[in-house]
Amino acid sequence: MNGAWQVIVDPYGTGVRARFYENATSETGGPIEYNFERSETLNVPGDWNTQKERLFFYEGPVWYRRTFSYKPTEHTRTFVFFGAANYFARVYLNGMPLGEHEGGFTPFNFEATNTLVDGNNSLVVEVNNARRADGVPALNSDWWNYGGLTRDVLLVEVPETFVRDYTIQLAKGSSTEVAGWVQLDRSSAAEPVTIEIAEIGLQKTFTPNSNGRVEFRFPAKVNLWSPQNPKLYDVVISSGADTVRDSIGFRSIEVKGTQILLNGKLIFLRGISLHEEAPNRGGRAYSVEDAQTLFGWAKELGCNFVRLTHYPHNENEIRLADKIGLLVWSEIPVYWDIAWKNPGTLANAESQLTEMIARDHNRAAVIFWSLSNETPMDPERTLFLERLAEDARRLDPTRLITSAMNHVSDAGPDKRVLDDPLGESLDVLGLNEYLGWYGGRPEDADRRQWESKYAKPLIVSEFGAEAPYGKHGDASERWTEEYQVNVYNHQLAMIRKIPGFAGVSPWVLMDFHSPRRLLPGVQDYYNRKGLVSNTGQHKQVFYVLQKFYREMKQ
Ligand code: GCB
Repeated sequence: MNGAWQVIVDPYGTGVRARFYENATSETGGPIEYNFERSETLNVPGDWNTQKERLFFYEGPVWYRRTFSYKPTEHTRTFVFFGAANYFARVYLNGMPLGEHEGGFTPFNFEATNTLVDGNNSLVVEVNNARRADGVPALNSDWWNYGGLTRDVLLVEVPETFVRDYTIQLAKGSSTEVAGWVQLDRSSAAEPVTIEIAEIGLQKTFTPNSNGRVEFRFPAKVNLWSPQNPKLYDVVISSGADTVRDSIGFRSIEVKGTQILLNGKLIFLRGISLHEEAPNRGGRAYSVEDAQTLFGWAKELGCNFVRLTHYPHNENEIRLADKIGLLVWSEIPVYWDIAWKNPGTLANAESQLTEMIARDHNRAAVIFWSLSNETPMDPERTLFLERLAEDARRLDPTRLITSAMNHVSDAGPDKRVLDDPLGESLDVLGLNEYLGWYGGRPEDADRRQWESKYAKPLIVSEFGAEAPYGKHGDASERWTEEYQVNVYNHQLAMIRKIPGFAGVSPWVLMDFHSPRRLLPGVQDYYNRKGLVSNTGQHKQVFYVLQKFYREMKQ
């Protein structure tokens, strides 16, 4: 269903009352004041802000329509799948509501089997990116609120009984056994489930229980996945008429004291943070090519790790990370201050977390689920995030839980302690600090010492400074490439001395659009902390980090 969709921009939200989803025309009656046939089009996938100049700042509802012909096949079920719709979506098929979804960065789908007709069908989606005080994120963020059907939209046909979900990975604590489960969605008595990994001559058959579920654990001799050896196996899962193929890597990830162990061996995370912003053309990234460009720069830097901020990125990125060997930090948009006391906000954050984990729980690249970024100290917030930590562990007991925190206390003039009760619930601590940019001078880092209240691995998940590409000056002059280099030189010397230092993901790979960055001639609605500009020019600082990563290579 990708391609051109007809759209109606509806700033006052009249579409619900006027029943745009019915697709009426003036010929079918009444004073109809809309007409999809004669409307403009937007491309899907894609945000609307960068497709039409007049929609750059638009926040509100847009109605999308796509007509298509369909021929039902016997004994199949059909779903309409959305890779993502930012932020809130209501979906109608042939005038009937299929469902609604909140949260701008995770996939969802609705069954359409009984609503589809033989012949011409009309799918209408209202997408609304208005910010909400009770939303996740809430009203404030340092990234562009791109609206629209930003990822693929697909019509998916499956047999009546199909493989709904599965996990297959190394059993926890073992490198010689594989464990997991398969869940069937069934309309009749379930047939046996077969798992096949031809490359290692493995084929196993299991009988599902009365809920259509299979749980398994068996010996398997696999070549372990790592950034140096991103080995993926073709895995085939079948049951009855359904066959699912996936490419899966096997690796373990765990924490021992302040160390992170990948496949039982200490690993230092040479990372970079990035937004899901498209290089060159701007707007939301969604394609394989976008991912290749962004991760190409990460590889050029010498990274083995990417922090995908501040929301789940598209699946093309995660699959590419699996293929080329980049470890991934994946995050939900619990960002800055949100409505901690509101049960609906918690339910929404939980559903975004659940959808993120459900999509990517078979990707070896993903090692961290991040719950939040720079949230304020407040007991209600800590309870909220503790709840998310429990959810994440229940949904996926194999990966590590983290969060980017920025609450520090003073322990003397030059000593700071990462001091946040949330640290108790995490496996790995993320520290965001901007010494030399939002406070102090770059040189202050030479005396600064850090400690953490918790004896856990610590990742410096952000630091940075802004400079547009090509703006030069003295190392003490803010907004110049030289100043940015100066911040990195002092920061890198400082952070490598932090006890428990397990990795770093500076802010940020590429300049990105932000509605809060207004300095004319310098920012022009861009956060300029990128190592590369939005068109890929490498700033001097890129080579500073590259050199550091050569030194840190194990
Ligand atoms: C932060 C935020 C990030 C911002 C960055 C900045 O601490 O986590 O979203 O963009 O600082 O540039 O200020």
